[in-house]
Amino acid sequence: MITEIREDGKPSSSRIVSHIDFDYFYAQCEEIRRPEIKYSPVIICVYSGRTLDSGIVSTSNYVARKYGIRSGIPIKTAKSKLVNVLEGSATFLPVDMRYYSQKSNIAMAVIKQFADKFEHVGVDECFIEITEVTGSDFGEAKALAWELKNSIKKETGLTCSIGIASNKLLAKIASDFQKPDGLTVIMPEQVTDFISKCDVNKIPGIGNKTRERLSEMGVRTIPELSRLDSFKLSDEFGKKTAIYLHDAARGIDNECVKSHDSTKQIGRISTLKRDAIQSSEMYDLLQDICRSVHKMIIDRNVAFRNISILLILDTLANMTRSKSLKVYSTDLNELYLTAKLLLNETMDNNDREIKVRRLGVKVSNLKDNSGQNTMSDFIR
Ligand code: DGT
Ligand code: CA
Ligand code: CA
Repeated sequence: MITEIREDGKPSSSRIVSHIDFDYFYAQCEEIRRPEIKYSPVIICVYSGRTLDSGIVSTSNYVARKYGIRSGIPIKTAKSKLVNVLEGSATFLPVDMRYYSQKSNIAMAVIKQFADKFEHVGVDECFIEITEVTGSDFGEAKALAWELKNSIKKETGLTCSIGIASNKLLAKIASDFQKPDGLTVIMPEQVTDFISKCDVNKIPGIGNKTRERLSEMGVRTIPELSRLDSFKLSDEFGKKTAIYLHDAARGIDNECVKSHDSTKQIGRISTLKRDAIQSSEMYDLLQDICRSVHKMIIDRNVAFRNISILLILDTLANMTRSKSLKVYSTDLNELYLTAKLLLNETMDNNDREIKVRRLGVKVSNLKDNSGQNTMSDFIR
């Protein structure tokens, strides 16, 4: 992997992307509303209606997976695998998409709060770009992932698996690495080692035909794939797939997180050196955070109207507070003073002592400021 070296001799900062996938999603949603079923097999079915048992399994919980029950198999087959399970202790349910979508919407709203950019992939998964909000720090990204897990669980009851890496391809492979309730971080310097231990079927987005052909060619692992030359790959799979496979085998993927509105919010979260119990202990960090948020505002050429602060406690619980300005602003001082006011209000309004571990500032309700004349334009 090529690491660009900056003028100060440090490697240039990496992009940080996260992939979040909810565990055994439909089945987990059902467990949440009927907790009594969760210690035995739960199978969610798409019934065709032809006979009582005709149709396929949409998904199942991990208890059912131990019996070999997988998405896509006939319901009859699933039942036959459970013949030795006590009569009545397995639960077969039809898909209730409306309910799963409600759960998904709540969880996605939680995730969006923490992201520079958010890309919805499906009802149970998304990518987020978290380069800016973490200051390109993988340690901060990992802490953010724990907070995400905690908030999603609190708001919806769902567990999820999270992958963090320098691009979407690796983040997706990482989220699948330890399921359920997993968190896998691939640091930039671990990419080569990590990917060399994977099978080709871990590469997302390759269809069955490609998979079968690779298997016929005796290619099972990623190092075996990376030894195939580009011409051979092109002959076999066509240029587009060949390029994808060639790059994927090296952990390369330049696709960006496709946000529908990339300038919706700008924020930064950072860890305090010591847990704080008083707001004054956080002023220095607050100032640093405001400066870096302000730099991003100027770089992006936007003005903000909404300012929020986020406090993450030692218990992983979080507290937020926001304020809307009367008019749009680009002013660092206004940002800092408002954030400070919000921080003081939050810290003063607690019945019991709280310990703050991490602090975040976010601006939203943004307006494109390009084309706006500044005072100096008029004077000139
Ligand atoms: P996971 O992520 O391995 O813990 O388990 P799931 O169930 O979340 O699997 P995933 O992420 O591939 O799929 C998300 C949901 O999509 C899943 O809960 C049900 C639905 N689904 C997955 N595969 C199939 C399928 O082959 N047929 C149908 N009808 N639905 C499927
Ligand atoms: Ca899933
Ligand atoms: Ca999924």
